[in-house]
Amino acid sequence: MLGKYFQKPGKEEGDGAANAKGDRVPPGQHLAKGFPVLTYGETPQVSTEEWEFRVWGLAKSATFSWSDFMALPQHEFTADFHCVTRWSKLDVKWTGIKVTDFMSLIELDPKVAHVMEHCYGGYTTNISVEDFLREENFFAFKVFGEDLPSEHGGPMRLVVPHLYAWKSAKWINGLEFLAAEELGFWERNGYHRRGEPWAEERYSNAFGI
Ligand SMILES: Nc1nc2c(c(=O)[nH]1)N[C@H]1C(S)=C(S)[C@@H](COP(=O)(O)O)O[C@H]1N2
Ligand SMILES: [Mo]
Repeated sequence: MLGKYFQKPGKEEGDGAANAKGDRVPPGQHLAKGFPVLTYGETPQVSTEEWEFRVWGLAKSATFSWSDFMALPQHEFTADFHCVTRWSKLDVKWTGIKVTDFMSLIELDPKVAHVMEHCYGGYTTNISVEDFLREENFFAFKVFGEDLPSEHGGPMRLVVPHLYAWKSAKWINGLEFLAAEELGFWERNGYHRRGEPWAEERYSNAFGI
């Protein structure tokens, strides 16, 4: 059942297109047409009124509303997006809130080394604190100037540009702070723990690929 997520899709634009911006396209990736949607399972429908965001684990537990997030500084971000199924989309224009700005509100236990991202719908993905607390990571609520559509993770998703896009949790609704690494949904199902696209960290060795 998970098989289709591991397949290499056909090339949509040839190598020529990839070469033109070759220095931006990680090895083994090709440029996608449009902005594909990659979701495992159902698409949650969550209004901003009901949207709630929790932090727990090795941090002071807290709950945030949509308006709590909207009170934080908002920025425009342009970032390339790399899916492990081998498509990339360059120059995605997002509007969002820096992870570092949000995290300035959180009291962390000094033992925290890992973070589990939680989502409406039950998806999870793990990330180290170093990879999470980077200036270029953000919570996005608009893409190309429009409210983030639900299929792309609206009303709010995480965007972590330097890792494969499965770390960019759609419909994010919580962060669990951990001392030791735990694996999220795809990581338990054979994806790499970290997922750095320039090093092609696609699958875990345990998966046998
Ligand atoms: N909650 C949730 N987040 C998710 C996923 C998912 O299935 N559920 N898929 C991931 C994967 S594999 C990719 S490539 C990107 C795709 O984002 P997009 O559908 O906006 O292109 O979302 C990531 N975040
Ligand atoms: Mo993906």
